[in-house]
Amino acid sequence: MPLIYLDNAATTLHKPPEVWAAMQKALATCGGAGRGGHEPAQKAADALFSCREEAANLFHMSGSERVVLTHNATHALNMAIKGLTRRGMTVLISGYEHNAVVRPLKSLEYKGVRTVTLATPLFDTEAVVQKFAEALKGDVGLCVCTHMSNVFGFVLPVERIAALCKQKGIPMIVDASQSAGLVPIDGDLYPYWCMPGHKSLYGPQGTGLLLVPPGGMLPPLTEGGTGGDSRSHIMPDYLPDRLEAGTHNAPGAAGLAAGIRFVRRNGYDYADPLLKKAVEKVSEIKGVRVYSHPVCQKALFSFTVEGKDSETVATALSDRGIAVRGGLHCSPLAHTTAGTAALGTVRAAFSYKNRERDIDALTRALQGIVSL
Ligand code: ALA
Repeated sequence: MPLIYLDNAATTLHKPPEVWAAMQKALATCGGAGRGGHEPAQKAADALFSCREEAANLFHMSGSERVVLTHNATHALNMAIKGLTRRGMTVLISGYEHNAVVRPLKSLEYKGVRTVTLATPLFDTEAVVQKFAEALKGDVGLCVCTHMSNVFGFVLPVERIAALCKQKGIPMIVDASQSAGLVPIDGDLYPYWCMPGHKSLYGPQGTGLLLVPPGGMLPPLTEGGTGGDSRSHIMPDYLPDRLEAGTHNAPGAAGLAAGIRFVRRNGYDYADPLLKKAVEKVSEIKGVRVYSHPVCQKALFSFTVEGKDSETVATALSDRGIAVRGGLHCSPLAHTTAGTAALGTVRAAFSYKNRERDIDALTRALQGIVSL
């Protein structure tokens, strides 16, 4: 039974062949970037440079030195959150944040950092803007907002929130974990953007990006060797070196560069028709509730089956050869906000590899599970 993979919001399983090829080549040829003038060191430096350039192109950035290579989105978010918070600060977050935002903020409570959650109805973009606008009238030090909910595919109006933050000079962080590669991103816009390489950018796991806005800077989260300025006991004050201590993941960067090149070449038009068809078909099944919106949703959706726990449904689908994710998706806050925390939801998410027949298979399997 061939596996139908619909867990692309967790990580995309099927990477374009050029990603494999680029990583294999890098593994065979790359030394330590910036750690020598020899050819292997130069090849690694080229791999990193090319990854930054590809990202700067996709995200319309005027300088690729502001593309910081991280281990994943969580690493980037920790860097940005811990770098921008100050003792006693109030931080606003949306009601749809992942634990990658909630937990770092929670860990800062010992410094008096206070998190205020702005819960709003699912798929209500105006309510999000209104809540942030209202809350920003108070004494706020930082805003963090996800670009796209990993549970519901809800695309939040981060550009409008960024405009409000900019007006008040309050820094902003966007968690672009689900949107990078699926929704346009302007890396020169006001916020710090954090994203993984391994989801819709089609890079390997262990890669991520932090896009620093023009004029932005952060303190390092980790200190160590950077290749240059070796006599200094402190980290360099320039990007990207300031935020990249230790030997780089050059094969990862090479794979991510190839993945981003693939996205730049092919776009992401595959996502909308697949989502539309899936929502239509699954909504027709009696006893299944689909969480959907015709406009502010991308590439993934959640559903519940009457009387059944989401993990049980996900396991039953897995037994039928369909990979989805049930439960709380490391985002209990999003589930609480949307009212789905008790039983969780089942989530299906698409990549460029999915076809309509995968949705037909999901629908058939679900019909079988519901009728049990
Ligand atoms: N955050 C990832 C997910 O949504 C892992 O599944």
